[in-house]
Amino acid sequence: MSSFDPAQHPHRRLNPLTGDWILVSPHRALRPWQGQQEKPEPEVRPAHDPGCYLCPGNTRANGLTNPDYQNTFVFENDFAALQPEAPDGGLDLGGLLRAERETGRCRVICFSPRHDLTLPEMDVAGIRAVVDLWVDEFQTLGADPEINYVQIFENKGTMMGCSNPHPHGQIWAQRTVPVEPAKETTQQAAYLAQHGRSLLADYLDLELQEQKRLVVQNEHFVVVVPFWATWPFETLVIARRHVTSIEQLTDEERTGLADIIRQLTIRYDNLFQISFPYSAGLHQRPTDGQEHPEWHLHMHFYPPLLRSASVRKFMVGYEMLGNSQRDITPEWAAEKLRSLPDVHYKKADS
Ligand code: H2U
Ligand code: ZN
Repeated sequence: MSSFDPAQHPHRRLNPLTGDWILVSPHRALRPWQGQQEKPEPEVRPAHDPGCYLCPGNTRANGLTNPDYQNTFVFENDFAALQPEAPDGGLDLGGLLRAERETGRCRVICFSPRHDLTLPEMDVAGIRAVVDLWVDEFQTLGADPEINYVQIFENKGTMMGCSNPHPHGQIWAQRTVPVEPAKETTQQAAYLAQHGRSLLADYLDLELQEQKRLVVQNEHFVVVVPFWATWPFETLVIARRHVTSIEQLTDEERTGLADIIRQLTIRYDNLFQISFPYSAGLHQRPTDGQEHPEWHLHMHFYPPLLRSASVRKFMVGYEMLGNSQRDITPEWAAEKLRSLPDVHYKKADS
């Protein structure tokens, strides 16, 4: 047998951020790539939709009216999954049946007053306003002693369960650290203890040397398809400087984050020439009053699509019972994204 080639032979890869393994089956991707089979008609939306609960001046489900906002707008989710108050106590029936009290707050952020835009169609200044709001929210929510983790995220596209095309994201802030950032805390802390360096700083150095998985970069941020990506076009946005949260970003770095989000999401839209669905979010230090030097600010993008605007990857079967699996390699996906034009297809068309 020939020597091991990760572009050909089935293998498994370690995700050092979570400790999980994923199965890569590159030989299956040798099946012909047909690319985009259908080019769906672009959805035309008005700049202001009188029926949209996020547009300026409109009334939301609870009867409150949105202000006539100019840039961004944040409000308390009217159907919040977490509530600030909950009675003390919980349930522990001998260890196997356990429930714990959980409290927190949920916020909704409108990225723009324009109903017809999405992040890749906004300019850097517009996205920068979103970054500024993320920083404010992280600080105010995080300062509450009852809130130990602030999860900032965006669900985009009906495929991801997003309820409204108006550009918006959410924040869930709570008493405990949720499962994913908790795993990343453990892994990053162990790495720091062993090597005296940030796990992601070392990982970034390797990616910059190898270059194979790079997608886009600017002075302050680098985007890669991580070595351990599970979703076909998953990416990781890594801060070049080792900062533990967005709060530590300089003025220039905040603009750098806005710019890199724009560059990445433009390429995503250009991949299948559609408004590309994903779930994305920031991962940063818990707000539990500790310093968390192990934490290195980053952002995950998890897009569900595989081969076209309608062919998605399902995390089912083996993935539910075993672990995640992918066919196209992260290197192949990175090359594909890197090769796309840096101008949004709608602008290039016009
Ligand atoms: P998603 O599109 O990701 O579901 O986010 C929209 C959120 O907006 C959702 O969590 C909230 C929903 O609870 N919402 C309000 O707070 N008020 C409304 O009038 C409608 C929707
Ligand atoms: Zn709207």
